[in-house]
Amino acid sequence: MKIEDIKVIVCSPGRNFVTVKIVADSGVIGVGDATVNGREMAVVAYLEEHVIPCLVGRDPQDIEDIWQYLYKGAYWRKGPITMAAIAGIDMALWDIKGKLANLPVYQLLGGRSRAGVNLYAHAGGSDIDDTIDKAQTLVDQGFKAVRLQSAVAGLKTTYGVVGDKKDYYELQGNRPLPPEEQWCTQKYFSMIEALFSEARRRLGSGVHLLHDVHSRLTPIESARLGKMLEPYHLLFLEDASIAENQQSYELIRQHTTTPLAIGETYNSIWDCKDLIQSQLVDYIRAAATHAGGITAMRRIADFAGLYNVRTAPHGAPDLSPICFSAHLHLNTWTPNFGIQEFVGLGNEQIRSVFQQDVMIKDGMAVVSEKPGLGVDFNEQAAQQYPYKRSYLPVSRLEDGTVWNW
Ligand code: GCO
Ligand code: MG
Repeated sequence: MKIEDIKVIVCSPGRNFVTVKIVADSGVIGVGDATVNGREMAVVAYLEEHVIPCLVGRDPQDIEDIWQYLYKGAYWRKGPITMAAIAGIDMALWDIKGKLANLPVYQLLGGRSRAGVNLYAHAGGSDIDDTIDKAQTLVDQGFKAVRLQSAVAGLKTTYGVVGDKKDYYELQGNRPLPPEEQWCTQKYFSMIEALFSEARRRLGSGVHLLHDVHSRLTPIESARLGKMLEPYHLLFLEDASIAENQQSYELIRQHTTTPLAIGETYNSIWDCKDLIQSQLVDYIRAAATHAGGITAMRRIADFAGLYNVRTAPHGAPDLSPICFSAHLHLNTWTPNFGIQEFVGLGNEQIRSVFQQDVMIKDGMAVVSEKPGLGVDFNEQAAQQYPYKRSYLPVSRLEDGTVWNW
């Protein structure tokens, strides 16, 4: 069997997605997600110029050899662009393998560990009350776990919160230059404990609560936050600090029993090796699209399992439904799976481009039983929504210093 053609399609049905489509000579088609938010065209160039010419004519069944060829064979390893390109190819090859075997991908991975995949939904509000009202609505819909993000008084914008009361913060594919946002740790600390104490008072102890710091704090500030939030027993505190220096999590860990999660920007097992091995985190949030596909995620999950670290894949709206579906297959199999981030199945345009076979009920997703990944990519529909340059925001402290967004 041979790979006949590989295409990269960029579309913007509300936001940009980079989709890899592989056609095998038997006519079987596989699709993968290679989206890097705000850097989409760099992945397209990497694939078109440097990857696709090497793959046409190869056997699409040789997933492992192709993965190693693209990773080791490039000499230049890792990095978000390289690993997203590998991921897009890898997912499409698993999709093809499933279709050839007439099995859903989770069966190829080893079969089920669970009936369904627990999800956490997002509640982001303009103040504490609004955030908890939104969380209550999600609980009423059946979600058992909710991430709380509230606007910080005195700052123009806050991560995770509805921007100017317009669209959901991530769904805007219309930022031709990076907008600038502000950060002030002191103002954040004046709000954050009240958010969780009020949430526990109103929502009770039966719902799992989560929070994303989005790397705004230093390690010692994260330690303080973790301690402060202990009485409200979060499922996890996400991205408390940047862990380019993985050792910095030792400091946070020494001070708090609040469970820690990290990893949405990680590109390989090497980025999280020390954190996992030293048991400095409880959840690893790597995504198939950014960490090298299903082949790589499987290795991260197994490695994490040795150290009681569970997986909690990134599920923001900038990961396409193909990635969400890949995660559902992985999560259905992964023995040490924890929870999946979930922001809905996208707007009508997204759903017209990516026809996904999934059932969501009572805060749980049930994976597709269709052969492969279970997503039909409608290329004609995608053509109606051409790429639009769109950046993530940049963050500054109140004195103008560039800070972590
Ligand atoms: C999350 C993430 C996202 C990222 C986004 C960047 O936890 O879902 O932090 O909100 O900011 O995916 O592209
Ligand atoms: Mg996050």
